[in-house]
Amino acid sequence: MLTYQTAGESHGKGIAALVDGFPAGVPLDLNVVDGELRRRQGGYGRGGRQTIETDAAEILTGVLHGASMGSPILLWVKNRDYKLESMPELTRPRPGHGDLTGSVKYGTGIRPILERSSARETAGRVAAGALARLLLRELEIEVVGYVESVGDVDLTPCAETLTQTPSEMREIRDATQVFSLRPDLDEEATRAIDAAKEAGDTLGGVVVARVFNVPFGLGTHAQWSSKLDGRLAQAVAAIQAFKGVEIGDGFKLARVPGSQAHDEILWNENQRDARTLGFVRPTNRAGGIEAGMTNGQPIVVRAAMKPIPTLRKPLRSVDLVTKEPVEASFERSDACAISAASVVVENVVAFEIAAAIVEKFGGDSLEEIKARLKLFNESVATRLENGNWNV
Ligand code: EPS
Repeated sequence: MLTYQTAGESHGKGIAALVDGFPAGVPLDLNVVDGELRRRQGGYGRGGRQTIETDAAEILTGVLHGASMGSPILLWVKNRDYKLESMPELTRPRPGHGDLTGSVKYGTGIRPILERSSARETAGRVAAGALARLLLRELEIEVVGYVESVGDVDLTPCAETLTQTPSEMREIRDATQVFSLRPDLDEEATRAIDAAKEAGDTLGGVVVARVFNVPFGLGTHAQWSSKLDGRLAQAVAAIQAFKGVEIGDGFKLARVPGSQAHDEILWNENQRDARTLGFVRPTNRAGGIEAGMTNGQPIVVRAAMKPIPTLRKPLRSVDLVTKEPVEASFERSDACAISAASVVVENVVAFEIAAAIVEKFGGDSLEEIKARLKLFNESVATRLENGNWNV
């Protein structure tokens, strides 16, 4: 089983990610991991912390001669802003953060809760996800994440953009300041962020991750906890400040009749060798997943991030010591972190796909995974050829 855990505090010595069950023989190009870490620090509207940090990952274990060994991999992202011991205790919980709930639950005061629940921890998730992408890369699976709205600025990509290759989409996205696929609306989005910042406020938004060239049959219908849509939802809903996740057309499907909600199955002889194995769909409303299993179509995950709760113009709160009405505490904040969040979503989604690959095709080595993927496709092709489905 491919899994990961993180450790570390926002102003502690650093953030660690322990990746367990990573197959042997995957070339580990740290530039890819560092590239994603640097992207996570970027995007319009980021706060002061990102001018202090230059995130890069060190691999402390599990690598030999530039490739994974099949043993646990410990990634370490050092914090330059290490000052945990000298950070002041806080008594004015910020609504929307874990300040109140965590300090009541753990009896620790706000500081320890804030330090661990900070989105700084997503550096560890991105490092683990980017590592998983090195495995996906070997199987030609690609993930692209982008911002679909900033506050109420709609950045839905044009249909034509979505027919482009993943690298063309990345090129469009990386030329924008908010990491969207709408360069024509980039200025409108940055203006909205500027306006929120000026008002001492913050903005959330919507992000999308698309996974291309996904093999048929990842995940399972057989047990709720192994359904791939459920796992993706867990991974994404667990990102700081995320409040909603949908797969494919998600909530939209609740408002249309069944005749307009599904993806009809057609046969295309010429696409037998594609990931769809010849079963073509004119639409992809299901977002590539039916009954918890991939159907060879691109996976589409969409998620909603609330505005960051740390506000320069703070909300009302109560002092934990005096119980007097006060303004919530403020140290520093990001006016908008939706661009960074799109990088986090992209990488946690990548991790779940890699985990599902390891589960379906065997986990010991890249060579074994490749051979089993080939075997699976060949056995489906044989069944299609001779029509033998054991019926
Ligand atoms: C973040 C680092 C944090 C915050 C932000 C995200 O650094 P600091 O607390 O030193 O400013 O800037 O976290 C939040 C606003 C939050 O709500 O968690 C990062 O590296 O992503």
